[in-house]
Amino acid sequence: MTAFEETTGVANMILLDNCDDKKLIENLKKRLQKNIIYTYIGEVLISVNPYKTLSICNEKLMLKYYNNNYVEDMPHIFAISAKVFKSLKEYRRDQCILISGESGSGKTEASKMVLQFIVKATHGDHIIQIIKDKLFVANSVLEAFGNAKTRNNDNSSRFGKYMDVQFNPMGYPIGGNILHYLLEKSRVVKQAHNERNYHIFYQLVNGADKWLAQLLEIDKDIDYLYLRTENNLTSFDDQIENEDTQKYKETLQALQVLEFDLEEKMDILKIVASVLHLGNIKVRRCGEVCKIENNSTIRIVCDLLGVPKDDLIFALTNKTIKAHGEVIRSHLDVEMSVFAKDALAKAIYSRLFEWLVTHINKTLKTIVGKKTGSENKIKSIGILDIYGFEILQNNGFEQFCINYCNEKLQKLFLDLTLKSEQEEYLNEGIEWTNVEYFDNGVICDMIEERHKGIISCLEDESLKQTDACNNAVLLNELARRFKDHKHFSCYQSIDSHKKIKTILPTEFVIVHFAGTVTYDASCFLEKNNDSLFGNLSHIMSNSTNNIIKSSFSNCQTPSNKIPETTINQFKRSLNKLMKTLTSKQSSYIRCIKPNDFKEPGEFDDEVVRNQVKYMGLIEILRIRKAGFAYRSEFQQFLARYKCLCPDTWPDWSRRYTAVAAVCRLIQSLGLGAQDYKIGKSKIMVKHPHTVFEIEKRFQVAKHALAVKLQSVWRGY
Ligand code: AOV
Ligand code: MG
Repeated sequence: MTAFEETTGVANMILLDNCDDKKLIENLKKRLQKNIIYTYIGEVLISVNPYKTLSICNEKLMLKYYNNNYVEDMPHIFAISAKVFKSLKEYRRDQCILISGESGSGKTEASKMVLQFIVKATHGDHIIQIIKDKLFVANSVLEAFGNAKTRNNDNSSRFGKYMDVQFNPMGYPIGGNILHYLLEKSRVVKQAHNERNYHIFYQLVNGADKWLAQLLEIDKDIDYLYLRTENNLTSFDDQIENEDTQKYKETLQALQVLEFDLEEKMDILKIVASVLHLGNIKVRRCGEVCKIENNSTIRIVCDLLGVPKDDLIFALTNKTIKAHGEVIRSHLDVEMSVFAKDALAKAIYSRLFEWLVTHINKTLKTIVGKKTGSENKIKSIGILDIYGFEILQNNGFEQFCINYCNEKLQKLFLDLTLKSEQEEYLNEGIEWTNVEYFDNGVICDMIEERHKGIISCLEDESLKQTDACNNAVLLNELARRFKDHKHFSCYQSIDSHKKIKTILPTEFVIVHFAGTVTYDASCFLEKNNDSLFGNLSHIMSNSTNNIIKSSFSNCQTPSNKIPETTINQFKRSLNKLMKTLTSKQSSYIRCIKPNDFKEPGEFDDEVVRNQVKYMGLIEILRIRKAGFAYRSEFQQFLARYKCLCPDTWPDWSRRYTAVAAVCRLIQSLGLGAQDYKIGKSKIMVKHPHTVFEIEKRFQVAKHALAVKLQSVWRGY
């Protein structure tokens, strides 16, 4: 280790002498103290959240990384982005960048830097510029509507996002597509202590000018119940108010760039305002029935949503069901009426979010094909930024979904890095001592296995369609199925050898890869069924607000068909995502949260140790140190580098077999026996710098060839 590395740590941890967590953590700490937040383990980028603005993100730096080979330079998100971009262009292979880490570790910021690189590092004409602007601002809209302040993060993503940026054969971005996963709906009507609702509500209340505020009948001084956090009456303070006002302008600007027209923008804002008003509707008991107290509030809601007032009042206080061809009406009690109102608020907000993503995707699609006429030549880079693993004071259905998703991503990461690399050495017949690691497949199976897992149990109970959802039955069934599982406990299954003493009868516990989480199951079935009374859907489908109308009209399920439950839909879309990710060449950014208090520069060894442990970073380090930095099939290797040896250029196949040609080429490049291994079908090179030397020579040779061809051409 050089004197410089002694104080600033090593840039690639495969250079560390020891593979233990102490050395690894010490290295990350040294670097953070010097404001260096990026470090490699092989090609995996580790990013530690500095919780302060550093000058690590400017155009000059981007250009530097764009023009250099990535491992030669210091680790950076731009280096990973440049590598991915070059692979896309040179090898014409679809790419993806998987960003993971727990809530507040810096995933969303990292994903924005990747996008910034892609947008800034590429050129193109006016139309390309328009698409780049759109890609860039799409995030502002999604964050305004899908992010919120939580205990862990002031700008926490409450939905999963996978953004695909499409490139033409010249490497210009020509379009994009965003997939979104399960927005946390419950936040619309209720937030935990010190948390907030979605940013857009505060942006609108603080930022709307007088004219708009009058039109939407909103006022900063009104106490909006949906913005009131538990035990916390006021959600506004001066500095945050100013930030919200500023952000409001940015959101509107972004909607403009994304070609939302005036009517659409008005419809969006009306829906946001209507949710605030819905929250303030009061229901009281009136003899046998319940009544809505504040007539003026329901009037405003109906004006904003474009639905008849009498119909909405009726639907919020009565339930109608069709049985044997007859319509049967029953009165709702106060509790059910409030439930219906909240369900409506959640439904219209989440459908607005879906509509926004669909609209953004439409405008991002415009020039694909139109410009190139050759859609099959389009390659893409996918950026995955999904909500991080969460352990809260109270963990409900949402945390179950979020943590299930993180469990799947961890499994994918392990399979694509640790597992496949070790299998490859064995398949290639290369001597290899297996590195053991915790494979979280057992937890994934426990959650999602067909007919057996927690999800299937949840599904069975949800589909029973009894009037009252029975979470107790669900818990009993879970206890019956998983009582002996190492990663599961609940009150009903607890016995003395599982020493978790504080489980309540309404709770169950999963020992996830990243920590032990106690889930409160008391609302699982309701949230999974996600029911909205049919008459409310019907009223919304006849709204004069076009967004509401279109969002509800296609959501009517025929009465003979059972609507898909939330968890099933989520499982299906996650499995599809995993397939997409597996089909692409993947790169990884693992984000680490250095302390639990969002404190700049603070490095808590224990907090980091936990993350290092569950992410399997030590195991990656071990495999990377013992393994090979570069692996390539003989044919592929020859296709690129055959020009570096007169005996293999231009056609090696006349004299050699592929393996013999590779050996001849390697020999002429002067590699020592310790630098590489020849497997059954692949050549493996030990150190990255050896690969760079070869690559450098290739670039020089390519340039010389181009010059030669040019002069021949001029000679004609
Ligand atoms: P997350 O995406 O991983 O959490 P974010 O990317 O939103 O986390 O980061 C949380 C906060 O940390 C940001 O709002 C910034 O204040 C700060 N931060 C993160 N990365 C950087 C950086 N590179 N430089 C400076 N500050 C940074 V979640 O969405 O909650 O899972 O669900
Ligand atoms: Mg995020």
